[in-house]
Amino acid sequence: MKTLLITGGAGFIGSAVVRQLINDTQYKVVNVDKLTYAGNLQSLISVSTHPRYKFEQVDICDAAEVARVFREHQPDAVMHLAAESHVDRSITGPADFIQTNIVGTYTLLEAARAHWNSLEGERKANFRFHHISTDEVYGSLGDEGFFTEETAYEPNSPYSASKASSDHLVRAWHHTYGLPVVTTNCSNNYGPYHFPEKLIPLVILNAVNGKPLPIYGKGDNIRDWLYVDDHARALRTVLETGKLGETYNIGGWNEKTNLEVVQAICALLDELHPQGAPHAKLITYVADRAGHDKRYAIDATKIAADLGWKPQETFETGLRKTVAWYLTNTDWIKGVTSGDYQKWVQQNYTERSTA
Ligand code: NAD
Ligand code: TDX
Repeated sequence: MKTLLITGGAGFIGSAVVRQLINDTQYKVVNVDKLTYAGNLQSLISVSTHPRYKFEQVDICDAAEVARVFREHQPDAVMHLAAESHVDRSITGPADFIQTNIVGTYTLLEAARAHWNSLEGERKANFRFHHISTDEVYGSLGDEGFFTEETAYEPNSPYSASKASSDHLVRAWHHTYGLPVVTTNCSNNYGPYHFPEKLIPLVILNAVNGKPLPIYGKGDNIRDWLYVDDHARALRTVLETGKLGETYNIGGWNEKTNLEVVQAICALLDELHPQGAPHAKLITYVADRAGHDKRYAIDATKIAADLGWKPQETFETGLRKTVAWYLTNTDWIKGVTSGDYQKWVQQNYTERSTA
């Protein structure tokens, strides 16, 4: 049985990856997460007592603790998702982004390299370090064209610059030390368990509560949306079949302006939660994000042609599932909006680890 060390497994995408791997595969999963404000063990209740799941509350910048985790769990592969992920927070406070996304990735790479060097034979040959990154490293597109794996890096925000730095470190550890790496760059994800600071969950919860729906600038910035479980499936595909040293772009072929996204959410809520309809009356234009990238769009041809992955959800089916999820999963939402999820996490984690 292979052991996967997953960093950031208590986050939005990481928890989707962990749930999928526990439910659909025979991997052992070790979730290494510091539990920042974005880490929520309530997203993992369905797998938390599974015999193939283990949680380690560790900061990836802590070299001694990271080394201990590698020593104790002897992983066959690493999926590295831990990061500071919110562009707006990176504008008001970039320090954590430099620390976790750059220094943390460096620390993890060094621990992975030491571990990989200690392996022999097939285990060494089959080891993988899978770095999970974003399409934002490529900068911003005009009206035409797509990001491909050959697009030059032009990160514009402190967040994307820190992710671009981490991509370069991973590339260098492959070329210099031979560490067996694969990197993926994905477009905007959406779906259940998404922290309500990001556009889609924020708009759903504000609309349900009759609060303004803030649209930056004119709402004409374009993002390419992918349902989170499709991303999780793509990550498993790349981990298992991706070619060493390669990068793969992952995207949903789903370009929408922000205004279109917000209007689609409002229309779904008018149908599924008619109290407060029409929800679009809550749309409020606010000051634009500093340095706001105009358009992202991924050309996902390579992962489809080489590895056979394509998304299962359309934006319409995925958004309907997402809105329905936020309307029914009131415990998770109450935990997140009251801040209780952090107390709950501490209490339950402490109880489990001392049991
Ligand atoms: P998230 O913010 O929801 O989760 C990040 C997780 O990392 C949290 O559980 C947090 O506790 C953990 N973490 C943060 N700092 C840590 C540290 N120093 N040590 C250990 N754990 C730490 O993020 P997400 O949206 O799930 O994104 C996951 C990854 O995917 C990130 O690397 C992000 O750059 C990338 N990505 C995200 C998107 C998206 O649309 N959300 C798109 C493409 C790529
Ligand atoms: O209140 C809002 N109003 C608004 O108009 C918020 C929170 C966002 N926006 C706009 C900004 C963006 O154009 O909506 C778009 C999406 O914003 P976010 O949800 O903050 O995502 P984005 O900045 O595009 O980045 C996301 O996708 C790529 C993730 O947060 C990153 O981690 C990922 O790499």
